[in-house]
Amino acid sequence: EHPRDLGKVNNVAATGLGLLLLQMVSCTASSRPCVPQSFGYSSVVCVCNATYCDTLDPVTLPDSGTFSRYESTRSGRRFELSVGSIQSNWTGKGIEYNIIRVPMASCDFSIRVYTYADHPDDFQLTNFTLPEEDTKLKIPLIHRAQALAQRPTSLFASPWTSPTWLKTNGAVNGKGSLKGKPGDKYHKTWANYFIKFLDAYAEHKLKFWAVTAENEPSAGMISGYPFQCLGFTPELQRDFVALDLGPALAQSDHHDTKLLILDDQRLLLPHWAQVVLKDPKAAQYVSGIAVHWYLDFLAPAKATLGETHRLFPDMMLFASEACVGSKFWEQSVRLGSWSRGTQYSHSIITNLIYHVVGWTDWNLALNPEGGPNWVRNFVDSPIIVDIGKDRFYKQPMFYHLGHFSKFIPEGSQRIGLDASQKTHLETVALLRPDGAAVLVVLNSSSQDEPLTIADPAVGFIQTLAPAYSIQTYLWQRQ
Ligand SMILES: *[C@@H]1O[C@H](CO)[C@@H](O)[C@H](O)[C@H]1NC(C)=O
Ligand SMILES: *[C@@H]1O[C@H](CO)[C@@H](O)[C@H](O)[C@H]1NC(C)=O
Ligand SMILES: *[C@@H]1O[C@H](CO)[C@@H](O)[C@H](O)[C@H]1NC(C)=O
Ligand SMILES: *[C@H]1O[C@H](CO)[C@@H](O)[C@H](O)[C@H]1NC(C)=O
Repeated sequence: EHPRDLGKVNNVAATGLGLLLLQMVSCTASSRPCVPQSFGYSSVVCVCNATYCDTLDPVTLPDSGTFSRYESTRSGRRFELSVGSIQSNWTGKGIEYNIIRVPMASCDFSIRVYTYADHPDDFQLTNFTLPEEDTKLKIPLIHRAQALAQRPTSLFASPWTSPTWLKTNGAVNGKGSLKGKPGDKYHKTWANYFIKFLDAYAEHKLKFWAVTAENEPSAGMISGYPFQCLGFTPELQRDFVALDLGPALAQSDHHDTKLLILDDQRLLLPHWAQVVLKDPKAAQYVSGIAVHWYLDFLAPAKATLGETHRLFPDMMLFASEACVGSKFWEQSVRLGSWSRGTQYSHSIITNLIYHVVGWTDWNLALNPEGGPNWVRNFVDSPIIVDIGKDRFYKQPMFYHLGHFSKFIPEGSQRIGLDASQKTHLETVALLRPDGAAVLVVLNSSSQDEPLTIADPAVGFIQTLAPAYSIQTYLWQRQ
């Protein structure tokens, strides 16, 4: 055999899934090549006689992760074999949203209720197992997203309910907490469940940037709460973190996975943070405070986020859930609503200004009803998938998110911005790690708004924020 290295031939082909990028890396000729002869027509014949004829080697399957290509051309190639590697990335670019929240077992947006350890009194979690929701749906989807992503993605996980045999009320929903008290076998088992989850995902090559101690711990303190929850007061969360979850994470293979507290309405700040973080035994394990947006209208950003940052300037603030359409007076899905997009960008700008470092949407995609959701808690989503019509809709919320996620890479820093007293525009400015400046301007009114952007490093930009618009400006500073 005479392998011929044709170098890198940038021939790309997409598969039916549109996900695999094939790149030719080498090319070999078969042992007895064609002896070409032209008779003046468009291509050649291969000449054979009593002692010579071109041959085709038996087909051998290529190594996994590679492919074979056999090619014949008018220019004279006959069954020419090339070998290439199958790449998992693709250069098609989206809005570069890079945070993925993974529910630990079921939540309201599940079609059945389960945890990873439903066998009663399994205190050793011997029967802990990931169901098909994880192995066939979530994990492959995350792998595909990561293969497509241009930048690293950060995963964080949150539980809704513990197994019912660990709970005071024996149910996934309604008012109920862990039995016993922090430091006992109920709490140790529940902490160990987090480790088992991280271990199980690690077996699928997925590593978590963070976990939250509990999704909306205040929900499980409300009697009749309709879907999966587990109640903690700030004092209970403090002691669970100090005695159980913090040490379990620190002593596990996942000691660099960050632990975020609260994961609930910012209305609970700064009180919740004060209770947990004033205990040094708990605080040593905590990297951040996660907030949800649902009661923001009752909780001004300055008095909650601003005050928490003032008290705990080294503690990360992180927005871990938001969606529109969840309130009883709201329509679940409103296809094409601009004001819902504005709600996203208003929240992101406000959060950025008050020291929040990331912002997480709730559902990546939902159906036209705003589900599936086993308690019919239907809401809206930036992407609505209509399977019956074989199409999906990218809503204004998708683009409002993208005005930030696309332009503000991880490692950017918010910078000061002196807005004139006269403008009502909402603005936020950042410096990217590559030194470029980003400015986002939101005008949710019906008036066009002229503005001048002055950057002392480079000069002035005379521009206009049209009525009902969001703009991202990007410029180099040297
Ligand atoms: C048969 O073909 C081979 C390859 O072209 C050539 O080298 C050889 O001389 C040919 N033999 C005869 C008898 O023509
Ligand atoms: C895609 O992956 C290959 C390695 O498999 C890497 O060399 C290349 O830089 C990646 N491309 C992008 C755009 O990330
Ligand atoms: C594990 O599950 C099996 C049946 O599914 C059950 O027989 C066994 O007792 C369980 N083990 C524990 C420790 O709960
Ligand atoms: C957009 O500009 C108008 C006119 O100045 C102002 O009334 C409105 O509050 C602005 N919208 C936002 C979201 O700031």
